[in-house]
Amino acid sequence: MTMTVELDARAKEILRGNDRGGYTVPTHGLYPYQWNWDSVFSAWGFSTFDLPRAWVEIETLFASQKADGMVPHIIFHQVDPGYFPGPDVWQGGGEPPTSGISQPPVAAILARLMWEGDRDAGRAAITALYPKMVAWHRWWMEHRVVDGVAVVTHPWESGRDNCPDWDHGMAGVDGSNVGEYHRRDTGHVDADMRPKKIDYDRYLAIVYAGRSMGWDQARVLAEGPFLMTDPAVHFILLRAMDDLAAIGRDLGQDVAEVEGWAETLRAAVPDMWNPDLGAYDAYDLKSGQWANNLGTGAWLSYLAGVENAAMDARLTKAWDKVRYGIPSADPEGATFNPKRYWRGPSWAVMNALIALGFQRMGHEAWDARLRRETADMIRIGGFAEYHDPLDGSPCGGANFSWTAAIWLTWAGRD
Ligand code: 9WN
Repeated sequence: MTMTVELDARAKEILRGNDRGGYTVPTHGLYPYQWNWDSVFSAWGFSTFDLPRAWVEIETLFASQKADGMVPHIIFHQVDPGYFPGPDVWQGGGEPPTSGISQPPVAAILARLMWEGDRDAGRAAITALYPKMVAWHRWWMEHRVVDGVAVVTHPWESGRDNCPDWDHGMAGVDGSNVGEYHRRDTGHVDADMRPKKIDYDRYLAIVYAGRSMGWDQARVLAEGPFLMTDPAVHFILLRAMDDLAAIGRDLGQDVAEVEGWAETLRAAVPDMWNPDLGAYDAYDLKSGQWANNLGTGAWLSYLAGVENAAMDARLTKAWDKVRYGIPSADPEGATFNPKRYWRGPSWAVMNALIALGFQRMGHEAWDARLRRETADMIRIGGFAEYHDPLDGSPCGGANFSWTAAIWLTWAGRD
């Protein structure tokens, strides 16, 4: 096992090494562009040793905000053949070009932590960022909230690509007409750790549909081939609303609109409860079915200050089945796979977000346990993209920015 000081140094080296000048790539090779939520986690990591660089990361991300307020999920700063689908496939517009969907809105959550850590250093950045974050949250309310519940129009928008939450919605997407294409991810990492070809066919079909609508987001919502509620994004968005309102109040802004959005989202929380599952669950709006999956969404409820005693025992039972952090799918689920991406592995970055929830709700013992398990997993498997929750072994890409960031901000701290 590697010592904490060595890991601290290595984590900083990874962030510096993945810095492309104003933005950070998730990892060299596999992901050569700026990804939305990865970037915000990287900023949080940078904030532990280079606060000005941390704020620049978020500024660069918001520099690609669209006129309608959306902050895209990928920004293609420099064309790189190592990743598919690239800007030519997405056709999301912009200079630099972008994708046509968004990603979980963690910016306000982590920007608030950075701002409260050093108000003098962050004042100019947060003042400029605040109206941009309000505009992004407004975009979510207008284009990705249905009857008060947050939805995603592509599994990639959730950031949890192939998790079992999306199985029903994906079954309804016709991926048979996407033609030949050449995936690059499986040239970088073991194919058994990645989504399958049938998933990629459907991911592309959804992209082609959005592209054919010119990424008109009202149409993407109404006519796109995939539409599922996402409790994980809902709880992230709700928490981000609370944090954005807190930032706004600090800055002397009128936060009534933001508080109203939080109210709307909070009032809809009971609608995400699947009584048969005994937990908050994703729902396929196309076929009218619950996902019936004890997944990350349930775990993220605490982040938004939501607690449900009926769910606690069910969650801890699932957690007890593994050794290293929160599994991304129920270990007792029929399709649990400890190495295949979002279908079982433990993600340091999700563990950190879930722990912010435990901290909010005063679950100190859970927070301590999750931090210890995440730290052990990183000591065993290094700064991998994600880890096998049974033995801590590394999975996916190596030298990953967000795992390094989580080490510096939370897992590696005493
Ligand atoms: C598609 C960069 C991103 C993460 C996502 C993760 C994965 C992309 C992919 O990598 O998604 O956006 O090609 O697999 O699922 O959460 O932001 O690290």
